[in-house]
Amino acid sequence: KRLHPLSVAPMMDRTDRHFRYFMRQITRKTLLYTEMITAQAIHHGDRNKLLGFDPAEKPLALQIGGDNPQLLAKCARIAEDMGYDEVNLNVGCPSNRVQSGHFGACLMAQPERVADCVAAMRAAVSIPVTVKHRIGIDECDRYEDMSHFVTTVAAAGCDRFTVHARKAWLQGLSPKDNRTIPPLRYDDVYRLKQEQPQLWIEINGGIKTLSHSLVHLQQADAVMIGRAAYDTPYIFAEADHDIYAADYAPLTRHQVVLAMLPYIAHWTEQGTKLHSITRHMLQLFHGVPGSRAWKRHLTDNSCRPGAGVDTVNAALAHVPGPMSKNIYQPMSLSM
Ligand code: FMN
Repeated sequence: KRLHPLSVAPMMDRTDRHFRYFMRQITRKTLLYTEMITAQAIHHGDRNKLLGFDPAEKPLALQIGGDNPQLLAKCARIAEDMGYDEVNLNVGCPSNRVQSGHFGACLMAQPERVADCVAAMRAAVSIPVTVKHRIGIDECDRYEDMSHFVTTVAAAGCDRFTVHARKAWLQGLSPKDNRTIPPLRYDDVYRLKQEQPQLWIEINGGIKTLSHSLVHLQQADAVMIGRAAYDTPYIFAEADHDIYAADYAPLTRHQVVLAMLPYIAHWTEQGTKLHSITRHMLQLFHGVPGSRAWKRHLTDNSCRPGAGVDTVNAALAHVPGPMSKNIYQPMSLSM
């Protein structure tokens, strides 16, 4: 069953609710992930602020960081109650902050611990519990090490894995370098799928286009795209048709902006800074005329007091196209 062959990766400081709502205007079907939220934060923090989302963002997966089975089970239940479609455990993040909390990529060295976490989460919810991990860490980076990790966690009932196809060096490389310096090893991910065909294997890392995604889909069940989703979001306009065989046309870039306006009006009227939303929209016109003027107008104006829908309309007027005039009509919204 090919439920979600394409997803947008969890990215801290990027895949917040505003970015996700924006992406949803471009693709209705692609699975979206939250940023990683720690189990401790969910336990102690303001849940609505941390976990709140608009139903339009669905299908939506919550990614959690943690290593305490009981706490993770509790968080999984909260996620299910709030309407998330999936809960994902982060076993891929190499940052020091995360290691000192003892979760993220360092958990790859403890497959039994991850299995306990997954078992507890699965017992608590009926939505899928999935794991995102690396192909290895430090010296523990042979194919057999990853295969052992996946087999152990799968025995606890997890049958969907997202594999970031590069290892992480936990000492000495920054998280950013850990996303570029270790080489990509797609063949290890393909081999995992071949050897464990009963598992749903999603491949991640360095995939920049839908045509590359289609190539990977010949050997993996799903593709997850991170940085390219943020830097070139409109590549997802063809996703519903090309990946999900949907028969409707995507919104044009201009229509995407117009679809965002009621949302922007709603949030800015509540006191949210325009920049919090439009910072995620800067790359919408990437590669087409007007992109630079669009970005400059938004960057220069979206932090000003009172910035809102008019600011976005003015930025859009810089982009050549059929609808560069101010045509937004306020409408009542129930959000
Ligand atoms: N991976 C996670 O599992 N959880 C995170 O919260 C997370 N935050 C990230 C933040 C940024 C800014 C970036 C660039 C990546 C982050 N990642 C995180 C890793 C991505 O999910 C993804 O695995 C990685 O970027 C490789 O995919 P890509 O080459 O398509 O970007």
